Amino acid sequence: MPVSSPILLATWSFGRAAVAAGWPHLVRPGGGALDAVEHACRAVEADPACASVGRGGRPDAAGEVTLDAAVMLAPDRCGSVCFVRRVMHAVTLARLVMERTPHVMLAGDGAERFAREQGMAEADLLTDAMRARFQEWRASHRAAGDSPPAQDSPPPGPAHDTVGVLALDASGTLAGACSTSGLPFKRPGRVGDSPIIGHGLYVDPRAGAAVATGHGELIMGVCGTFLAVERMRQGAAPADAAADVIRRIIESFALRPDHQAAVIALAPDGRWSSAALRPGFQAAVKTPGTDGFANAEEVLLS
Ligand code: SD4
Repeated sequence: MPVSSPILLATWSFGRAAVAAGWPHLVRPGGGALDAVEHACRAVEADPACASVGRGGRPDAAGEVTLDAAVMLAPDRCGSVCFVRRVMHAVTLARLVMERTPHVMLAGDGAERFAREQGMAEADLLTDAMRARFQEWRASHRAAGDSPPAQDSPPPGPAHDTVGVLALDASGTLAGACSTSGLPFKRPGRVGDSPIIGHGLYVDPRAGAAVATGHGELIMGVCGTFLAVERMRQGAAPADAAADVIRRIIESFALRPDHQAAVIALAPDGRWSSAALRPGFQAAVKTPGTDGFANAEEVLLS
């Protein structure tokens, strides 16, 4: 007997494709919240036109695409991978870390070795289009005499973000997942908030779930999603919990005009909301009765 009305939420405009791919897994017999968030992320990871997730993501300053991803059901059921260079579905690898190892996080070569052991196919993540973009970017930095040519901030534009997905299924199970290629043209070796539990993603069935997107260093400095879930544990509504994270970022950092961060928070009873540092963030939302986008409920800076 269902105890909850199912809901699936995902970050940014590509969130629409994500929730469309995840929904059948949320509502099918034998499926549920974990399958839904994984398949939602996989759809974006497989889209070569998405320049910030999976295959087709922008490379780092050395020309290599590196992926970070996480999944979480509860403090004792989470998994993540970072600095993955030869696996398209980093979210599935994160799920396998959760389900088939005693660990939470695998990085780089070790994560890729584990992927091979698990029979995951190797993938070339750098598309021809992105190789051309990288060469243009590197040429423009060389011409400007920049050294080292690594960028610590996303360039302006709509396609620089993490796919972050939260789900509540009919049995009342909460799950979250996220996947990203991180900041474009980042310093090689840089890892952001997304694969770090409590930073880019946190889920506690007793308190709620939260996922973050935007400039990872801002989110990491305040343990953004852990903070949101702790605020819900203390009784805050999802809207206040998400906005409190953004307020904490504003209090804690000397912000640049290009900085952006956003958080989606989902309570165990299905109430949800999102907040963003600056305009532009939207969440895709799918329920049995709705299928569309919602702008952040609170945007704290212009
Ligand atoms: C990160 N939050 O690695 C992620 C993705 C991102 O703009 O760069 N979003 O920081």
